[in-house]
Amino acid sequence: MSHNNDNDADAAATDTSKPSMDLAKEEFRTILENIDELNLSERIWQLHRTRMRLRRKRRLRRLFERPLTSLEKIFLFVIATCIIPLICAVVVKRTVTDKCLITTPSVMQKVFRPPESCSICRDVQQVDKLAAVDPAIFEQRYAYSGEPVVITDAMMNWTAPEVFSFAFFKKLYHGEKMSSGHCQFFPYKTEFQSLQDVFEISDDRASMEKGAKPWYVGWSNCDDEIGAILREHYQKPYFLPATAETKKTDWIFMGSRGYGAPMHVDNVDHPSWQAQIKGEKLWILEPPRECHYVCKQLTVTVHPGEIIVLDTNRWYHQTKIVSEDISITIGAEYD
Ligand SMILES: O=C(O)CCC(=O)C(=O)O
Repeated sequence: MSHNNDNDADAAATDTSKPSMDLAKEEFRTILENIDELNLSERIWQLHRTRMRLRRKRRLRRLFERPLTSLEKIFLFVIATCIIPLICAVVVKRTVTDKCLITTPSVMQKVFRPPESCSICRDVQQVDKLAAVDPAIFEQRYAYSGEPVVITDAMMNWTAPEVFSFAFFKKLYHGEKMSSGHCQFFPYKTEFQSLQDVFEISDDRASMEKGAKPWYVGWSNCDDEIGAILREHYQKPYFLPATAETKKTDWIFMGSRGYGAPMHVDNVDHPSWQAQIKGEKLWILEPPRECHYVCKQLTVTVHPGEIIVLDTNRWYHQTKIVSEDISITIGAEYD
């Protein structure tokens, strides 16, 4: 084929009747057609790609065949002995306890906390205490506004005040259920490592006899069976909006006079209610840092039979048991 075209080109070249520019163009077109027919450009590309692939492979092989530097050895050792087992442990623990896989460290939560609108606290001079609350009014004024409130008649028909005690929880979490029955545990200032340790204290300490070491703990219940038992003794607080759901995870705080939770802000999804089943608890509420100049600190003591409603994501809060009796509370988030 190319031979014939060469002949054609030669013939055209000898045809002196055509202007030389036309001849040159024709000759160039013929050459291009020949190149096209050879599929040269496609082949060149293929060759180039294969060359690059081989080069990459060779580079990788060289990387793995060469001996590791000391730094690389240390790096691999740390990954194999610390980081991989740590990740596995976190995944297993979180899967078992049905929680998020990764918890943002609290320092990071604080650093990246978006600034609050001071409307949650600007005009709040005190924590209101209300009774016989219409859920519609509660929804309008308090449920999602961030303004803290205490409802004083909130536990009518609940059996929790008669039933909940140190002994009740000890029995509830006894044995098998103990390990899976709670998912978060706050020992606060105590020496306890787990909820199990709490229920092993002496009767004297549990009932806070004179001279016994004080204690205060909090935990969330993630065991469905235990949750169902707890719910036999309380109902969704009557003042919450009909559309609001109270979350499945109950939070229980229990302990003795003088102890409580230190000042902190939470990183949870929703506002919460907390029912004071026994004892008395003082709450100290600080507005978000960015509102310190426009809002004031609030304090309120919650008595047995009262429920405090608080957005613990927005208000910094600290608690202290002020009763001689044991303090027992149960609560949950609501949406
Ligand atoms: O009830 C308490 O003592 C502490 C409660 C608390 O810190 C919370 O609910 O975030």
